[in-house]
Amino acid sequence: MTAINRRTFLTWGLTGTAAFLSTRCANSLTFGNPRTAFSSTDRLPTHHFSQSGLLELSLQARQQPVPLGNQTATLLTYNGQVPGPILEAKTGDTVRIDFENQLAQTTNLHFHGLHIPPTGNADNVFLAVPSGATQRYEFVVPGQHPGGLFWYHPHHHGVVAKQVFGGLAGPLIIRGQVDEIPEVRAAEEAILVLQDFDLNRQGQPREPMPMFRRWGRQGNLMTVNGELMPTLTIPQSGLLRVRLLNASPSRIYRLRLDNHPWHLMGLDGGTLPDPVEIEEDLTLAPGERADILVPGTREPNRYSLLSLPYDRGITDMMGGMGGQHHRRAGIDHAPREIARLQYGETTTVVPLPKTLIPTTPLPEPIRRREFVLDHGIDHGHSFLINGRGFDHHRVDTPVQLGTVEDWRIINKAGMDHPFHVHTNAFQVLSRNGQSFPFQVWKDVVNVKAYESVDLRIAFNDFPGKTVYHCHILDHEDQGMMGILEIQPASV
Ligand SMILES: [Cu+2]
Repeated sequence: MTAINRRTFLTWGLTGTAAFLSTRCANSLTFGNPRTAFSSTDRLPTHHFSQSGLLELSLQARQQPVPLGNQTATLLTYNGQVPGPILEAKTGDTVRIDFENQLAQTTNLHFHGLHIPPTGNADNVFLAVPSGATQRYEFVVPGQHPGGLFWYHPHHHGVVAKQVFGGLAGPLIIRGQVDEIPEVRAAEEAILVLQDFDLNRQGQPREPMPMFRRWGRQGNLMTVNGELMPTLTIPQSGLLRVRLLNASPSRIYRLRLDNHPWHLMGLDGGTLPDPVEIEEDLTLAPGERADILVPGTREPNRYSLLSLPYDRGITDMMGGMGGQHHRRAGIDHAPREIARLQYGETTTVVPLPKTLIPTTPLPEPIRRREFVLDHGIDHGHSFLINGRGFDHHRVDTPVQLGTVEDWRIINKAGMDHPFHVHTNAFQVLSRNGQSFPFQVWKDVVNVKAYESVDLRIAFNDFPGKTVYHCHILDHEDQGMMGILEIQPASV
């Protein structure tokens, strides 16, 4: 197996602290009945639950100094926290957020992965909230919405990468049918928000050189819940549900839990029909999530969550640029430990669930479309879909309400482009003609260099304009986004 580079291990190994986001812990803080042992720092973010069907809170975007890893960084925060507060609602609940922009620039909010209207003051990325302004966001989580981990982040075209790389991202949990499965209910829970940063000596995010903007900004400081190498505690003989979120603007993570079994129970907002053991490693592109079950069945040692090198098509291009550029951009050539798993007290045995939730296949499509992702020039944009850069005033893809379509996403470039669709999740059918191993709802699919991916998507509700785009956020800002308009059937 992989050996950890000694220097990397020492650099990162001495600074670990033991806080992590745990929904159970936040629960226990609320109810004074801790189920999980934690240590040290009070770095748990605030956790907002819905009450009597309403999740209501004030959310401020502001720049301020925050603890990050073993230093203080001046970041863009939600309510002074990086990552932002955990929001938690149940299916059927109303979510009402009074948002205030105290940043020096325009921003807004996007609720990544939620199946809610893209219009009005719901998940409307065309809303702009100028510096100093307020905006109420409000929507109802549909009663049949999948339970899962979603997230919120800025989506104001042109500054998305800068704002997310500045720290703006927060987890949003929807409790649904999956949370009623007895073994899942009995599991301890943790959320791991993966964010990378590139800070200057004053602890401020650096603006990348043009070449790094082109590749997608990436940093050498890899944090998990704003910490360097936090420790998760798994109950001996129990079950730990770990929900991973890649909230980095460009970095693609390839993760391995070293010498310890882990089982996939869901991807993005969807749940698998049954848990599947992850044999090698787990790749997460920006915006992707993974819902994992870790059984506490091993020797009670410490186990490492490793980030393995992954080439998203930029390493070769950087060949002539020298090691310091690789280091600054956090391009690793050896595994890095980013979190640890340790064993806690023995609890009642919680087995893995035998079955979870099957996903019904979508019916046959009424039409097929192609989306070609490539680099070029169109009105100053250099990242294009079907030869065009993003234009606010143009509808690229009109579709009919109540229909199903098959989309082929073709990457003609030598860099990965993770494709994300707002409002409606999709089912991935195949990659380069090979069928996708899971029947599951997803909202991001990584289309690797020169690959093509087929997906099936339905537009059953929520008419209006929404977007699809590359989730390397610098690519989105530089034009790799299109407008989808879901049109009511003509009368
Ligand atoms: Cu891209």
